[in-house]
Amino acid sequence: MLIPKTHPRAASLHIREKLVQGYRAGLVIEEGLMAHGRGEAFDYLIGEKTSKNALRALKEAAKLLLLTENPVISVNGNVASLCPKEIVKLAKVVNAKIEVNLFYASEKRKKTIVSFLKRNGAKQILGVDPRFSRKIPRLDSARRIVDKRGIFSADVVLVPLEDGDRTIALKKLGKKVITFDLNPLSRTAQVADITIVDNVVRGMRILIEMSMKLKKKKLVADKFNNRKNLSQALVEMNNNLRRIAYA
Ligand code: PTJ
Repeated sequence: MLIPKTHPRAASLHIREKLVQGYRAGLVIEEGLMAHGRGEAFDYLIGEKTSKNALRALKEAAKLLLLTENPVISVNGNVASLCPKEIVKLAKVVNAKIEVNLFYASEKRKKTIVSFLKRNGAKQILGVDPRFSRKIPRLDSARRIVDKRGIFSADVVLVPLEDGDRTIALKKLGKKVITFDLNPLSRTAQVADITIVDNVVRGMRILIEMSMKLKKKKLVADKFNNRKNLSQALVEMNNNLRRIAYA
């Protein structure tokens, strides 16, 4: 579909188009399109731009990824389809592993995602070799199957667009969890250690830039209060709504 450059919401429509292409290519499932629609609604509320609270979370996420020994980026269909090059680049900058992990799991879709990421520059992708499969205890969804060399042994896991059950299970396993979630009210957003309330498409690029800059510095992790930062996200949404309501 041709989206006119002058369309006021061209950026959002381009992102939507990417996801539809991902669906047609077998990377994304129908439910992924719905999840994206929910994200779009929240993106509207934050004004479709990266907010101050998101920048604070992004900086903290970059530091944590750089400071930890064994970071892993968990990739689902939506994320693979929306930012394949950024996943590969971020993994390189922060020295993280990449693991495919699906909620609506199928071997066929996993393989499609792996070859798509490889075409976008990824070398090794975990989560597809059954010899290394391990189960996350007390988790019933397909997301419980993880790679021994990846998420199972990670100290920090970046889980963009994640479901709440696994976030809780990962926390119980002692992992630090970073997420991208446009919905600050979601269970994942609420229980993660660092929640980046931003569109993963915008936020990933900033996370890469910040990680590249911070990599050259001596880092110390600050005390980051995710709850307080999430409150700020809600306040900023509320302010946006008030501004529009009373304009
Ligand atoms: O590929 P699979 O099988 O692993 O499935 C992936 C989805 C995303 C379908 C699955 O993980 C799922 O159902 O996720 P949820 O529980 O709907 O959660 C997705 C969250 O991501 C929601 O809170 C959305 O608001 C948010 N979201 C959607 N699109 C974006 C987003 N957050 C950031 N950037 C987006 N582009």
